[in-house]
Amino acid sequence: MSRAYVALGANLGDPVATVNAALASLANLPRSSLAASSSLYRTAPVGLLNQPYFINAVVILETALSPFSLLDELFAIEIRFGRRRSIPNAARTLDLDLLLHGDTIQEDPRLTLPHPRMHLRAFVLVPLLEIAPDIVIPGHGHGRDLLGAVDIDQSIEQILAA
Ligand code: PH2
Ligand code: MG
Ligand code: MG
Repeated sequence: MSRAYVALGANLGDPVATVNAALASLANLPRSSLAASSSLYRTAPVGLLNQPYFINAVVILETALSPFSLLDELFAIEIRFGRRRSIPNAARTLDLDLLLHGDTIQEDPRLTLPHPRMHLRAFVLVPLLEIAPDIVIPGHGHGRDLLGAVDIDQSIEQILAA
């Protein structure tokens, strides 16, 4: 079994409902169990600025799936939620990004691990640190030390459970 970290993002349709439904789909993945899920966060778009705010979250999975098998499962969930791929960073109904898979380090056009931009993004680091305060990102060090270096204009607000 490996411990995998997955980031969720949505900014089209009803993104809170989408992320909550996606959490249920992740809990039902084969040969895997959902070990933890962060709060939901409302975050300003990073990259392409002229698009709606995102809802973001991060989960921990205990999984017997290989990195590529898990990636295929994540793509299948994205498609079920109506994802259409257009330009990079475009608005999306659901984005599921594999951040880390055990201690795997790999560079592949389909899947680079750790996720190559995770250490730069408050919308990943803040929910990740909520559920994994001692996380170490191979090649980048302790997650808690990385947050200080990300752009302070990445606005991010925790959505408190009702
Ligand atoms: N995802 C992106 C690009 N920009 N910004 C926010 N706030 N949240 C995201 O999930 C996000 C983004 C590419 O996947
Ligand atoms: Mg993404
Ligand atoms: Mg993605």
